[in-house]
Amino acid sequence: MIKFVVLTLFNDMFTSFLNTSIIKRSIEAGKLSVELIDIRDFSGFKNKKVDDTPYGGGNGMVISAEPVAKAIDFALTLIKDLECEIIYMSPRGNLLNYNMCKEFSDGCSNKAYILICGHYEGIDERVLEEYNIKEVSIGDYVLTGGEIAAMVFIDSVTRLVPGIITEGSLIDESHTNKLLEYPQYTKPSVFRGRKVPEVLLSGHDKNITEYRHKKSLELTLKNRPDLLK
Ligand code: 6GU
Repeated sequence: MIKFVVLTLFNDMFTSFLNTSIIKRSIEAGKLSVELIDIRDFSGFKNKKVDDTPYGGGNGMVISAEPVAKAIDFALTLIKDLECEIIYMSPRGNLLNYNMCKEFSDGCSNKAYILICGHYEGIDERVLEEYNIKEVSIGDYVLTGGEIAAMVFIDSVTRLVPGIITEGSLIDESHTNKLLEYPQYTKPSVFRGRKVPEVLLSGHDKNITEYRHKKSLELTLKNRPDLLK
């Protein structure tokens, strides 16, 4: 069982994610747990306000330290004696890649992650210091909030947990062996005049493996030459 507790201002964004396909089935099978905590529940104000203007001036609003801290304290009570890492989804963070996903998924049977989703101009820096929070980014662009990034994190880490998806599906996929995945084909063998490469119909395993490796190399060279360095 891998466990995530998500701190967010927008719980609703997770509804279809958690109710679809592999993620839904993993939850139903007791292999994955995702709990959502609304940071506003820890506002302390009647109007549930959780943000304020930035010290030093500037645009936008900053989420206050106290409601986030209280939400973390509550999240920690849900995690009990599991090993826990607190992660703030932020464009400032370490860039998520396959190796990191693998590390996050390793030994997951006694691990939990608290994922904090910011919005607006971010959260008060002091709460990050107070809880020794790691920052993770999903790419060099800026999202309106951390929710989509948290879903990316949960999805990409969960699918590497043993027993979540068919082991074979993980072997040849993009990034596992530093190459992008080769092209896939299914029936019919001719689509609008385009034939499936002959070798894939040959049943000759060695030739198929060689062909796929060549295609992986070509694709990687074309789309992601940085991976070959
Ligand atoms: Cl993790 N959060 C936000 N708000 N923007 C991002 C991001 C995360 N990763 C890339 N851009």
